Amino acid sequence: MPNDVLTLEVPAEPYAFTFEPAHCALLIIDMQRDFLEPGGFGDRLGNDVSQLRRTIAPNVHLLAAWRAAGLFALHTREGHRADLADLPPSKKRRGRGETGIGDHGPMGRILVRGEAGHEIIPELLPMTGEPVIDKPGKGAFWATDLHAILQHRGIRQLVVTGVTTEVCVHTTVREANDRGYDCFVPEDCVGSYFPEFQDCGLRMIKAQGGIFGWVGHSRDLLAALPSDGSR
Ligand code: TIU
Repeated sequence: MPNDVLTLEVPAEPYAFTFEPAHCALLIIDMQRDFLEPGGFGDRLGNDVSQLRRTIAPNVHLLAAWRAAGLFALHTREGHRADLADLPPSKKRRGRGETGIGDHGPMGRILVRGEAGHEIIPELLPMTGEPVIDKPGKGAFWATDLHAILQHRGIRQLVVTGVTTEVCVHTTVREANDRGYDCFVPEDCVGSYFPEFQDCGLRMIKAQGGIFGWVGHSRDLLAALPSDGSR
């Protein structure tokens, strides 16, 4: 069978990523006010939200170039129904802070759909044609229609960015891996509240010959991106 699909080699670890733009989607995980701004879920768990904010500019650049190249992008949001019927009691109990999921905070009810804190940060607002996946868990595949949407578009590869590296990014990369997707994670576009988890989380992805995927840098992906939509 002739292979007329454009492929591009992107420097990465543990070895170059063979990027197929026509079959690759950008999946931006949970760049929500609840994780990146004071008063949200991340903050209420006792985390330093400023640790995550360095990922905003690289994601903005990557998303702009992705759109300019005419490629497919999706966004995810972690959150729950207003009646919290989809919130596992175990998840509600954990954290043990004064306020938890569903409680009132400065950006509305914490991690509840429709509230201000649940929204994607203004810098990365989705555009028409970019599906937003609302997920009740850490992984973007569980209890969502993400896999079906990707299958219908012929997507085989994912560039996974967003927050946090060792929680929702990792869970999603693992879920994607088991469903047959190749994942490329640009290290500058993912962030953790904990520097040691950032380091460890990235090393775990690329260890053992790329057990979960590839780790690289957005500048190398940007350099490879077709600029005229000629994928
Ligand atoms: N707490 C933490 O690091 N992350 C989450 O709860 N969700 C995501 O990673 N999105």
